[in-house]
Amino acid sequence: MATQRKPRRQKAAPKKAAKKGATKKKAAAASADDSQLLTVVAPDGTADAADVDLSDERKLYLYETMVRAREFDRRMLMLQRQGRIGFYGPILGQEAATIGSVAAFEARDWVFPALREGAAAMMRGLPLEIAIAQLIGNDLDRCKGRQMPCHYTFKEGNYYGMSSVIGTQISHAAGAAMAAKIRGDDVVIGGYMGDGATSANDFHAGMNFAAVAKAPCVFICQNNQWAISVPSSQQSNSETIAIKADAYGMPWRRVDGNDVLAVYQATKEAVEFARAGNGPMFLELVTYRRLGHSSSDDPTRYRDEAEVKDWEKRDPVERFRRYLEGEGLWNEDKEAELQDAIAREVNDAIKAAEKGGPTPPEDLITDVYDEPTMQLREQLRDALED
Ligand SMILES: Cc1ncc(C[n+]2csc(CCOP(=O)(O)OP(=O)(O)O)c2C)c(N)n1
Ligand SMILES: [Mg+2]
Repeated sequence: MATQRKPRRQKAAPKKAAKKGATKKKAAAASADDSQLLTVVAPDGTADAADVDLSDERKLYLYETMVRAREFDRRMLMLQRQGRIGFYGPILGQEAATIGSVAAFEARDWVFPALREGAAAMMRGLPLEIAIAQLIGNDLDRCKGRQMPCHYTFKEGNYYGMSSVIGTQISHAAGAAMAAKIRGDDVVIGGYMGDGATSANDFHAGMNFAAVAKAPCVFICQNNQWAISVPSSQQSNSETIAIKADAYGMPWRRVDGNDVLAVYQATKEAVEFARAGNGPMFLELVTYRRLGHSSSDDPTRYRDEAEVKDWEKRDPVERFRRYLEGEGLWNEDKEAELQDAIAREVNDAIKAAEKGGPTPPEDLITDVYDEPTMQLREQLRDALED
């Protein structure tokens, strides 16, 4: 049965002092008891039917979306290595956490993403080719190449542009939820963050304001155990990330972030809780960042590869596939068909995105000023002459 007990209120186990010169680090905090995580599907793919309240159609949607996100990630990293895009932040290993949680919100709810929720923009309707144009930074991009890659925006899908400043998404989400409450809008805000963000100033500001205002917000922390090269064991002395919510009088849950059905269920319940006027809830989705922080770093320089291998065995996509196969909803033929269809979809999107050209330089001025000043007109003339 899917159960979760509150962890014991115990003092965190003392941490061993890091040896000088020891460069490879391990992530897990010594005192976190992960046997307490909310889990629906066991690693072998079995689940108690009584714990699963989801249509077959919805289960297949979750699976296909996870597979698409994984393939998109793989291809974008390849484009980056080929010099066709500048930068990419992969989510390999975190597909269940991103997709399971975002899928549990209603379309009218807002997603305030952090670093690993880019797939949510596409789930909410951002065409793949426009997402790729954003990574290229060409004139097909909605921001005309003025934002760093992976910072998608999709207002029509209630997907807020990600703020790069770690933790600031939390106070943005809290503010949006407070505004929704004041206006009487029937929306819940999903406020995302990483484990590292829970050490940032905005974590306190956002959590406190949202809780005091009883704002309709679900805060979701993807605890992927790393903040670039800082492991969660060195990030915080709290027993878990989730218990930080206690300080704000906010209920919380710790969830197996590699179990898409557990993530979906926990988020759905938290969204209902917030929508009913009970205020915010905090979810810690325990998962793992299997690749580098981004295409710009080499994680083998700072972490123990054995840990990565260990998490490969807990792969969220494979676990859910085993579950679907066990339920008679999936098989090898369907898998091959899906992989082909997604490969075609991504190929077509890359081709379409690469048809874009450079952004007209005059847009830098005309997009900001209705009547550009004399100096700006002069600067533009000079720039166009060069
Ligand atoms: C205020 C601030 N400090 C530092 C950085 C540099 N930085 C970018 S991502 C990151 C780590 C974020 O870790 P976490 O919150 O765990 O998210 P993850 O990347 O693991 O998803 C840091 C320190 C930043 N963007 N903003
Ligand atoms: Mg992290």
